[in-house]
Amino acid sequence: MKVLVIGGDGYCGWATALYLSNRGYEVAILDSLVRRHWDMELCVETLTPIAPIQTRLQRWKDLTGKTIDLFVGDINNYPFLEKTLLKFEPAAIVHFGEQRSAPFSMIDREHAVMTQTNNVVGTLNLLYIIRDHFPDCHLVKLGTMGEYGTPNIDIEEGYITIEHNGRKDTLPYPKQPGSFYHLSKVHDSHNIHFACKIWGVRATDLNQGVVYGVLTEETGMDELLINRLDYDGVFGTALNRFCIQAAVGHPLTVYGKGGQTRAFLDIRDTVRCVELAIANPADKGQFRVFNQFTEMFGVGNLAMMVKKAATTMGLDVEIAHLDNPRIEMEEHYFNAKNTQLIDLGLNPHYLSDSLLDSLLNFAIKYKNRVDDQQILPQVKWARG
Ligand code: NAD
Ligand code: USQ
Repeated sequence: MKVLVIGGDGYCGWATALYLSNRGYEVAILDSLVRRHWDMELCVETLTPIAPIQTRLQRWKDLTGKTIDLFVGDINNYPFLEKTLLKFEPAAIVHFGEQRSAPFSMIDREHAVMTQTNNVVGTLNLLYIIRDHFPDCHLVKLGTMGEYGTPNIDIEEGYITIEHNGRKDTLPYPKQPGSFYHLSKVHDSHNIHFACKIWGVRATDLNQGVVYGVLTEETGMDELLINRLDYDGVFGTALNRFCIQAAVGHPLTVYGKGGQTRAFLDIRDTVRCVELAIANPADKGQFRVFNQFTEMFGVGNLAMMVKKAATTMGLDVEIAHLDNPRIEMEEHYFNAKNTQLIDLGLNPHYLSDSLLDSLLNFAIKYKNRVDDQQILPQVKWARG
């Protein structure tokens, strides 16, 4: 089966492209390489040194004999997108190709506009290509758990059945995202849902939690295949940042009380979830939503877990509470459903088993590459 991985040079996309290739799918990567450009613009670098995409793909071919085609270009460029898809003719498109940092989207007007234009227009272009040339193609689109925000009721998988004034309906679950980035994913979800309704597109929206871990079977095969590990204040997620901070002896940067709860999954589960979605496609006209995560943690608890694991490695870790640069609830209810991917056969990995091997060991191995200037957060949600 031919699968196009859009954003295949990025963190989730790279691991997914190799995993699918290893499983016998015919894989191509489409990527504009813009993420490498944004890193340069912000003067940040992944902790783990990643090779150029062409070098990575050559190494993969040398090691396994498998070829992954590469198309370098922007999905906002419609003629390029159309030409690429007509050449590759995918049966499924996995779409990771977006600007994915909440702080990046909150830097200023330009970054908010760039994020929403890049993400929303790119996805809209894909929907038109599918309508016009590949009406049976399955779109597997990466959404985010942050689309839901933190409502004071349980979070369902995409839809909620409501009874109101004696009538009943199943409706899209309300969305209350917390950044212009997370909002771009909500806009995407609405556009995809609409395209499914009017054109019969088949789509799966994977509302993914925070992904962690460097290692998958494939990216661990060779140093040149290593995946990225972002720790800076813009692209680094809290868990990654805590591990690198522990490695260099910086107090862990918990924002506010640390009472914010989020959903998480291991990168090895990301790649498996994507395969499960591809292998069990949505029906024509169906807009299917899966909540893609395996565990939920409070940020303060994450810091405690990192401290405990780091202590077993002889590291002395302090936990700091910084003024929260974001505007978000300090403490809240958070309980999300995640049964659909488990029902399809996902066997989760757990953070307590991966923290050392897939995070802290990498943080320690590459700690001499840490730029101290990138540790404290610099982007604030409030004006001025
Ligand atoms: P990433 O920044 O590492 O990778 C994204 C890739 O997409 C980059 O290689 C970038 O160059 C490419 N890209 C961006 N815009 C493009 C465009 N217009 N045309 C072509 N290529 C483009 O991000 P990631 O962490 O791998 O995230 C991938 C997707 O998964 C995103 O959509 C993100 O919202 C979603 N997601 C990520 C996480 C996480 O924890 N990393 C969690 C939930 C959801
Ligand atoms: N936080 C800290 N200290 C830090 C960094 C963050 O306390 O040093 C807090 C934040 O205030 C927030 C929580 O940790 O409450 C999560 O922040 P994060 O940066 O780890 O994750 P987030 O901004 O939500 O974004 C990440 C990915 C994004 C993905 C999202 C999944 O960057 O692409 O969509 O996780 S989810 O959180 O489910 O929306």
